[in-house]
Amino acid sequence: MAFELPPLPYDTSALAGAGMCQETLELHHGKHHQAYVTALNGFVEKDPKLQGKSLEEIVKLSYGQSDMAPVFNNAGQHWNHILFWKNLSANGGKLPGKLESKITQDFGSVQAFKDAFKTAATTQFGSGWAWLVLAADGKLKITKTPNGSNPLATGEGKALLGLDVWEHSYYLDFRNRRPDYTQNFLDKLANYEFAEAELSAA
Ligand code: MN3
Repeated sequence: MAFELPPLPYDTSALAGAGMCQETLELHHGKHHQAYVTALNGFVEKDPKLQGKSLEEIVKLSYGQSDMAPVFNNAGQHWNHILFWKNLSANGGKLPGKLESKITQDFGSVQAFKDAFKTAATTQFGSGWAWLVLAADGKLKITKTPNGSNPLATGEGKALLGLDVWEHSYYLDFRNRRPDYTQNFLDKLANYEFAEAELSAA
């Protein structure tokens, strides 16, 4: 069965007031994410060893295999964007109590968490992602990955929040100002309720 582009959990105009305009979401979801899904389906169609595998299985089996780099790039980006849409909210930026306590415990303060996340997002050279993960030792950590890679592939932990720092995710709204895009995500767009639910389910 072919992979499909999941519908956005909100209207394309829903996040405009929180710093992500309708055109960004239309292009990012309808064109960029769709292109990863289409490319991935093309690879699966041609390769029997990918057929019948889940997205997670394809991400893991193609990671680090140079002959499967195009498969990994598209599978990784499909997985990353599925999470990314759930990480955004028109009413974002509000830290629920349980997650706030855990962040304070593991980073020292909410400000220290935001500073670390912003550093990861802004120092990822070129395209990639910044992540809040629950690591195997039970602690929250900030990581970053290049291009389509992610914590599922690297084994760095369970991703609670992922921020797309490819230019296509912020150029219409913030031009070249990735630090402002990241700060806006942390303060206004991040769906911390979703992250807390994922933390509780872990
Ligand atoms: Mn993207």
